[in-house]
Amino acid sequence: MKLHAGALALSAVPPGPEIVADEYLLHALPIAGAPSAGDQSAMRASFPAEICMAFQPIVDVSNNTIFAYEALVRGINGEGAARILEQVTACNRYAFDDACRKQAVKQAVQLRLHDTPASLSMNMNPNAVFDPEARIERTLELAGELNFPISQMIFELTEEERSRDHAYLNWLVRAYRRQGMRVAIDDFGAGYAGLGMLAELEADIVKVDISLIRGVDHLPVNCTIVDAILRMAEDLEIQVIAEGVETKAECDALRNMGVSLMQGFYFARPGLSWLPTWTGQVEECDERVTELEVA
Ligand SMILES: [Ca+2]
Repeated sequence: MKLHAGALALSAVPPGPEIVADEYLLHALPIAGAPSAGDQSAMRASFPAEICMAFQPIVDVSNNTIFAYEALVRGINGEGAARILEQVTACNRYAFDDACRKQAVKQAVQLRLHDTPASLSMNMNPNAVFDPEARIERTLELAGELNFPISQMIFELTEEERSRDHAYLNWLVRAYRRQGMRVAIDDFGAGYAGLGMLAELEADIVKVDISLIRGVDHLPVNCTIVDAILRMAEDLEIQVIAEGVETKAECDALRNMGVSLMQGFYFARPGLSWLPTWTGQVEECDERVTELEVA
């Protein structure tokens, strides 16, 4: 039976959680000198731009299925993430986050993602859990209204800045994981998303950062680190996703190392307001296709 978000006892969860629906957000936000949560409340402004979501498949090469779609922000006319994120400020960051989450769920429902075996994966800024106006409950309430099952929702925790309160965050994660929601540590190996976060959070999934995946087929150091992450994840019974796979050589090397869940332009680019399909076939390309080229 699929649990729907509307069935949650949301009142049991204290205010504060926050989800970001685009992994680019933290790269663009001004971290240094950012106002406190109280200041942010006083300074809050609406986000000026209309946004749209693009959906990039996370594939399972072991059975040629799509494991999940990650929602990535774009402009309504297909503008890249950078064009949208340049309008994000310390004053509207939470309004932007809230808008991204709602848009991701709305479009996922419109595209009937819930009628597929795939999940909807959204990015989350763990430090935003303290903002009262952009709470995770708002996303879950909308999902409940639209009958989108929480068991098909994954939240990718990106931690480029040090989390203020891992204990509180872990409490929230536990509360929602009991309802079937899954949690991923995003960009593992980059920024602060490292072993400390893995030790303190009960994650279901680790997404290995592109900086470790790039060249994993021929760079001994990257290969050694990824292999160690795989063995650690196996011991902890955590799934591993390789993000940023861009070449056949990287895909083959990862497959030989035992990775089955992968994401990257080698398999599919994000689909603006549509769900790209994947059947196990990839187009051979001679050159690496990077995300920046289409941003
Ligand atoms: Ca992500």
